[in-house]
Amino acid sequence: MISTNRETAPQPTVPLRAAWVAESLRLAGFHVQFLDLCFQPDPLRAVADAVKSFAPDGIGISVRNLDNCNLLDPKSYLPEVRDVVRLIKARSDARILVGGAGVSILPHQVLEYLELDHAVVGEGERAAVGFFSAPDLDVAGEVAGVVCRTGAQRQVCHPAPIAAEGFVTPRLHGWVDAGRYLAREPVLPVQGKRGCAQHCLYCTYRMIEGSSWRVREPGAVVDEIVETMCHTSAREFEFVDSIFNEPEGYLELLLEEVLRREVQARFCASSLSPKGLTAAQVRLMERAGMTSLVITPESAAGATLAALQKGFDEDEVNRAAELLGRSRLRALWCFLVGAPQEDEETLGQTVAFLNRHVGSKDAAFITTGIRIYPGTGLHRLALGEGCVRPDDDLLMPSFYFSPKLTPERARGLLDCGVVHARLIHLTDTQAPVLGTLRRIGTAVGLPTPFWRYARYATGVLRWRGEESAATRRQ
Ligand code: B12
Ligand code: SF4
Repeated sequence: MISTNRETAPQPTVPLRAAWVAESLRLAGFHVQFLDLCFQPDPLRAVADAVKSFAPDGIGISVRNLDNCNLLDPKSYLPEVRDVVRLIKARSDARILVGGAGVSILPHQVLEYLELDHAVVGEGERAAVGFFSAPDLDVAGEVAGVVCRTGAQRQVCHPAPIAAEGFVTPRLHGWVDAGRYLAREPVLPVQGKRGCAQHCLYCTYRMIEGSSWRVREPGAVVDEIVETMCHTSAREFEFVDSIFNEPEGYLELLLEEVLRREVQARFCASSLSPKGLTAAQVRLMERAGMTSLVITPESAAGATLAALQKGFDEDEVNRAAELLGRSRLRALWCFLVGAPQEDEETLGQTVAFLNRHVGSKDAAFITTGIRIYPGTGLHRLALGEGCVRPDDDLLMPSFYFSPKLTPERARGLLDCGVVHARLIHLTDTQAPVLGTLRRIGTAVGLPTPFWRYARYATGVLRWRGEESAATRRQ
């Protein structure tokens, strides 16, 4: 199993994905070796060495990201994955299966680009076992969730379903050198559920995780955390669920279990929705050891929220802000700038929100433009507005930005209008020096989350001249 992701911005991400699939293969009786390319100085050499020494019969390739989703400085990761694939094909006759979030979004296009024949859409646990157990490639290509390049688009791209009770424990520490990640940020990921039943205009998560919630048994999630604490130095965990506070009731079950088991860890969540957030949930999060969270309203303007089909309005965003503002939880507020209907007035509402609600313990993360993916409402809208061509397969980064504004004007409005220095622009998170600051912060035991030091990091970037072109223009 090869995890190809080498991106370290805005932080390196532990390959939980490939570990989960590797563990399923192990449990099915396969002898599995795991190669994580993230910190390899020479990734192609590492692949060549592993192929030679292990001589695998089958190779799983995990592709997390297609690109960096950065309109201002787009970068596709696929060329480096293609180099890995070419090397493997030159040195091995192993059966190859590619999977991961990026692959699930555009499986046929990825297969064409990588010149591979089989991909998994969605969860890999069962599909990989079925694929590598199949007696021949024809049978392997029929496994649920597997998409073939040849034979045209005969397989429908629905994520392979996994029953709620079908989750295995990923046993991350058995596959990944967690210490290398913990040296860069002392937090490990954990996933409590999969899927999302919402229908936001631009979102791909349904293609990756499915459109219904499948929750793991809270006891099993806590078992995983406790076991990871026994085998690693991790004492903080990040819930990487698509939405932490949905479906209704799950957050309570999970955090009550954390409290019942008296787990001595800290927690954060990578995506909380303002929708339906209650004071009781905020109190429970504090009691269970949550210290920070990422909240994803994407806009504070009603017209933009409606256009994005977020399912909540600006009143709900303000209400969530008041609840979190009164709590001890640090919140990173995420906004997408340039969404449909975005103009100076709607952006002005977001600026007013940032000034009013992003307090000294908080920060805001700004992504300029929205990546367009096939099969989304945003793609249909972009086609209608003529900002993408019908023959564009969207494999390479392609973005929507409201015709009523420009990225430069939006940046100017934000930087002039927001009175505090707690704005983090996606494009500034890619500066190389941030990786060094991260390591120093971890080594000296700076409290997490590291985004709380954004304004100091911005100062360092300015001093070293490493801020993005967009920042320099201001
Ligand atoms: C949480 C998250 C983050 C967190 C990560 C926190 C952490 N501690 O890990 C943060 C906010 C830091 C983050 C950052 C980024 N992210 Co992100 N992130 C996610 C999210 C929501 C979940 C990822 C996750 O951990 N899932 C849990 C694991 C278990 O699931 P999985 O990876 O999908 O793996 C399963 C299957 O894919 C499959 N599988 C995986 N590998 C393999 C291999 C084989 C052989 C097989 C058969 C199957 C298989 O089986 C696995 C188990 O069922 C996804 C969206 C999503 N719903 O997937 C986006 C997502 C992966 N991110 C994305 C992107 C772009 C990024 C950034 C580049 C954004 C940016 N410019 O900053 C960075 C990159 C960071 C990095 N170093 O790689 C994109 C990737 C697609 C794309 N457009 O390229 C996604 C899909 C969101 C989107 N826009 O659609 N992210
Ligand atoms: S709530 Fe989040 S995960 Fe669900 S569809 Fe909307 S953006 Fe996607």
